[in-house]
Amino acid sequence: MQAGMNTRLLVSVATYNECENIARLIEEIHAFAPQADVLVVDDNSPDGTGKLVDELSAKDSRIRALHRSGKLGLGTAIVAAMKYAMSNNYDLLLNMDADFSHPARYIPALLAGMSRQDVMIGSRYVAGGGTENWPVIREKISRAVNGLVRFFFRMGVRDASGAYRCYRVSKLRQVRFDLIVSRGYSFQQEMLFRCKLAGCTLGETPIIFENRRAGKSKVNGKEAARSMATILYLGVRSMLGIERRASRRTGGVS
Ligand SMILES: Nc1nc2c(ncn2[C@@H]2O[C@H](COP(=O)(O)OP(=O)(O)OP(=O)(O)O)[C@@H](O)[C@H]2O)c(=O)[nH]1
Ligand SMILES: [Mg+2]
Repeated sequence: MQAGMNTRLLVSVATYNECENIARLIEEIHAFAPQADVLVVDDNSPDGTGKLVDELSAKDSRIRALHRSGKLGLGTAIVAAMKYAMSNNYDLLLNMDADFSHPARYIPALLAGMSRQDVMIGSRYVAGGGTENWPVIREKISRAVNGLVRFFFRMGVRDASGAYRCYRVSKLRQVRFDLIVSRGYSFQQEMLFRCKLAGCTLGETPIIFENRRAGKSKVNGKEAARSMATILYLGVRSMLGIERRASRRTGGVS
């Protein structure tokens, strides 16, 4: 399905302390996708991001806030947005970070790709993509992780670790959310893998990823190590066919 006039599009943005970014980001999203509803999943940000979104929401019916009681992690925030998209019958869910690392100008290319694919990835590592002002060490680690993911999971994509993606909501209904084990960064790779197991086709469109413009970085070394361990665990299970068999057993959206 192409993202035409009648396509119900939800753009989701998870936030934790993004009050310097969120209002301007929503404006940019609507500049490129005026028809989109925007769902902000906020984890009771101490800087008042959630309250600010409530104020914006009161003035614009396209803006919605999902408030959670405390910091529960980006992965579960994206799952909450996916469940919201499924229960509210959206056609497409497009997810992006709040800190302008995922420029809204790529939304049309992501949506255009949905005429051919079930999941479109905003990709740093295909021709035309890249990173700007990102510390060299972070790009090296990201490229190495993606090399490992290509080896283990054979999904045929170059960038499996970014969150800038568009999903076909009808296909998300086939995904085994109940089997997800990731709590941190490895959620992105695992989600893509579970989409693939659910029969989704995956595509990539180039993006230039920009380092966050404002607000504090929340990168956490301990979480990065734990995510690496999760990727290795799932990677071995994938190569042995264990995950494919598990995903065929009865179960479903939890
Ligand atoms: N709801 C929610 N959002 C989160 C949480 N952690 C991060 N986010 C949001 O998820 C997005 C990505 O997080 P970032 O902090 O930008 O992570 P990053 O890009 O790896 O690292 P930096 O940009 O250097 O901080 C941002 O929009 C954050 O506000 C969380 O626990 N809950
Ligand atoms: Mg960021």
